[in-house]
Amino acid sequence: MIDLRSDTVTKPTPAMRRAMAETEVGDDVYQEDPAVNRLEARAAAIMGKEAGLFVPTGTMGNTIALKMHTVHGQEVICEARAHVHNYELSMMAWFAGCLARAIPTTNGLMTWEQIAKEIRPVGPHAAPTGLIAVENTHNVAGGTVYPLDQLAAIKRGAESRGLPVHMDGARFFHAATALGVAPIEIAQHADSVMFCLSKGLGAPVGSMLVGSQKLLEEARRLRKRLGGGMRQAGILAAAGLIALEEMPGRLAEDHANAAYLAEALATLPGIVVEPYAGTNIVFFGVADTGLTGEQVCARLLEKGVVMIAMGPYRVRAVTHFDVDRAACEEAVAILGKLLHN
Ligand code: TLP
Repeated sequence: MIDLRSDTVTKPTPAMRRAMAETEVGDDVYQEDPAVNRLEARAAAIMGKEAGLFVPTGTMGNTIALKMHTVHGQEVICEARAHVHNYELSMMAWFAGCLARAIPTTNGLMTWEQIAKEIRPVGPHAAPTGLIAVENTHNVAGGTVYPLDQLAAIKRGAESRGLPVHMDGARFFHAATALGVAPIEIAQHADSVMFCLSKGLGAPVGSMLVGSQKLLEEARRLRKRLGGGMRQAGILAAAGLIALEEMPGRLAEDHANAAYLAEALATLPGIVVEPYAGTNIVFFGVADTGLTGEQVCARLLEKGVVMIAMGPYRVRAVTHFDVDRAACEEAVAILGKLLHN
């Protein structure tokens, strides 16, 4: 199987397996698990924040963040195709009691000017804005990356209006790699950052939420409330530490493979590749093949290639460390053969 569905499908490396077996553990609800404590401290340090929290999933990290920044009845400004708005079962409404004020963009990246127009005036009718949530990289827009000055303008503007900024950085290190900057250069423009250890960095489970000490104390309570107090979670954190320390350095390889896919897929009949954003996600249209996205994916699956249809005629391929260049070449060859038959 050449699995290009998502970078969530990676299996833990032998080093991760060893660390998981050997690590010393304690009860993390009492903050006594050494590996979790190390991981939280390292994540905070790398991002230039005071504190960190290990959470089971990116969805839980975002759910906690949205709740800790807001009160019921507020609005969260986010991009129209944001994960927090479309793929998290309305947790924004269910848990935080907020509505999304969604801004449509062409590339998933909001500008301060667009955001400023959507901040609700104080008055008898409009719900107050509680938070600005940015997604970096933006998944459904094709792995697009916020330019630093665009993020800085959002943070400056938000501060001037007394609003916090949360970053859904599920693929944060892909953004840092694409820009060629240290994580802190990006993270400084958000009050809280969620990033995934299990997306592209290879950990079997886990995401991190980082921010100020005060925010993270509340985040810890909210994690428990959601049932995310994981006890001897050091077994997972041990893999997470390896993901955090060793895996960001190899993401450029995934980006090069995605760039290859974008270029090679564009040569196939009927395939229209969307502008490639420089990270590990490639979207392409299949309408001109006469097949739907589902049909293309079903035929690929029969030949051992897994991609995902996101939209009726839109297919996504995501590169990661379990697919090398040869596997990408094979996937393109298999799709080419299918389309010629
Ligand atoms: N994204 C998954 C699916 O849910 C679509 C994927 O395969 O890409 N933020 C962003 C930007 C994400 O892409 C994801 C996962 C999450 C949050 C949620 O992370 P998990 O799956 O750990 O809850």
